[in-house]
Amino acid sequence: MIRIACALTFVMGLVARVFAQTDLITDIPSRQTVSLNGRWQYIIDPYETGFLDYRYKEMARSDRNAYWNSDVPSSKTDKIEFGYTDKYSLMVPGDWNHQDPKFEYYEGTVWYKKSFDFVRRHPGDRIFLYFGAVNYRADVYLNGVKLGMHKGGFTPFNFEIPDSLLRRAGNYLVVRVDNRRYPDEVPTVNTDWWNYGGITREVRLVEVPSSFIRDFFLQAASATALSGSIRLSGSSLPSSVVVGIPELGIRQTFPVTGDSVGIAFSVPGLQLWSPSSPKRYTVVVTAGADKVTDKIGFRTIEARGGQVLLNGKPIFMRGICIHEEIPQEGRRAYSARDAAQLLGWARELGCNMVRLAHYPHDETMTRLADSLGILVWSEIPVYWTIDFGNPAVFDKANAQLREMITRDHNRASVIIWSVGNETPVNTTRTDFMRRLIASARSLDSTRLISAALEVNYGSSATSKRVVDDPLGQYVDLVAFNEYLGWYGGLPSACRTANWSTIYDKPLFISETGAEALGGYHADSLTRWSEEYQAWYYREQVAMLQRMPANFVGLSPWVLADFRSPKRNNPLYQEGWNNKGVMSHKGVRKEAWEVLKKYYQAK
Ligand code: GCB
Repeated sequence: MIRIACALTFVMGLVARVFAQTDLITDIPSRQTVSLNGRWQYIIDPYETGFLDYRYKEMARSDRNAYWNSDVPSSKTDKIEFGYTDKYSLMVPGDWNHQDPKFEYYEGTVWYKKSFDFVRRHPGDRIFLYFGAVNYRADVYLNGVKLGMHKGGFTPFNFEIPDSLLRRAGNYLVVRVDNRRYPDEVPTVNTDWWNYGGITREVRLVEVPSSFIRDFFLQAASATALSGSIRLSGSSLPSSVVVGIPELGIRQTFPVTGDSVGIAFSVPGLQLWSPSSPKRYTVVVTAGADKVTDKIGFRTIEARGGQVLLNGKPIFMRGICIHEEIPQEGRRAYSARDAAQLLGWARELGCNMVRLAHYPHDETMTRLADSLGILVWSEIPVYWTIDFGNPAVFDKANAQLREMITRDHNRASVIIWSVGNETPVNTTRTDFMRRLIASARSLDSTRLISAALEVNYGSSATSKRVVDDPLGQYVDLVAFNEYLGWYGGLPSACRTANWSTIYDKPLFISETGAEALGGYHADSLTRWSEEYQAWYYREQVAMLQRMPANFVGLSPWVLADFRSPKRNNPLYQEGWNNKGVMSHKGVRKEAWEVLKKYYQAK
């Protein structure tokens, strides 16, 4: 009997409407929103009892056992084997791992539930549910109806809430979050970082007029001209859109001929954005009843021959790689305060650039980088060996690329989109990456595209070390990771190494680093000591003096120690990758000073 009932509800489930994920809405900070951050109740569900029936099939919409349905018994005889209670609650945003010891190593499903009331400001407005990021898969249900599903742990997404579904009081929002690693996902099962799970970034209800500005893109086409596009959504679009920059006395009107409107105009007297003068202008876009504003810096960036030109002048990137983690607390970073700590450290180190590894960081990072004048490399987690031959994996990587670029395409700080890190050299990989690069260019032709390439930094019979990965022909910036003196011999190996590339392009060291346990002191030949790491940096710095003329900068690995389940030396690691120049207690190591001195001299 139970079986027949289950089969029936399964068939009904097939006809249940699942609302597709809608295109990303950008500029969330300037919109009318209501925060759903704060405490959410949860149920840990390692067996998928709330999602799959006893045949391990996704349950039908109305199944009483599904954890997206009400947990309130309908009568005293009603049997419900789950429930949400304040006794079990987690903070959103935030990874679950650091919030309760029972989550420390957990990888699996957790159901989050939030009740909320909502009264729209204007009748007829459309309401979207926006997530900054959920790692990795999110299945979202409102009042028992599935709004949609999203995969990808570091990029935003939103679902429209149909009018008929939203109640003025007592909305029952449930999110199934699954952070398991799978071979056909991006990233795949193997990463050198901690797989923090949960609703890791903010959640908001976004209210927009029935026809609204979904997104707009405005960047400098030259030092005196801006161009881009405006994307509209709605059934009755206005006849024109207006772009204003009040400080410059600019008010430009463009006719609407479809839901994408091209915009271009000249701006005499534009003050360009740069690290030394991160000037931003308030830009106001108006379309019918909708208006969005953003503070945007305008600058040009190009690779010419062996140089990277910012506003037409060569720059040297004094960078550092950063994981999105607050090391002293062993948790994911997600707030403006966290961004201020991480970028503040980078500034103290003398950096003018950061590589946000190995996935897009919270939007507060790129926004703060804009206001501080820090250049940004932003990357998707196409990391090591993903399933390059699988077309579905390409689609997943490409979706994350699109979300990353769409969210941040107005950030002056972002000068490089990276399509991956240390991918193996073979034709399947190269084809996959080439297609990603083409996709990035079609979404944004105003920035450089790169990828961190792998080189053989092991022992070499000759001093010549040549970066010749075939992927180099498709990128704008030839970037490579080298660990000469950590993975390959001793730091003295740097003395005879001479780097170059076969490509007539700028050359960048996207990683270099060595581990040291903060506070552990010994002679410089002793691995894991601060002295060894400082020696490594001294040898690297000396080697950098011999880099060819097309060497445009570096982003050493890494700003701070970070958690990694792959690092199991019981004395010196204990689950931490200690290549930070800052320890996981937030204390500078000796190598910090070596790198800082080099940057000061640059
Ligand atoms: C790399 C990876 C980075 C690792 C680092 C290491 O090349 O890109 O994710 O954490 O090396 O410490 O080995």
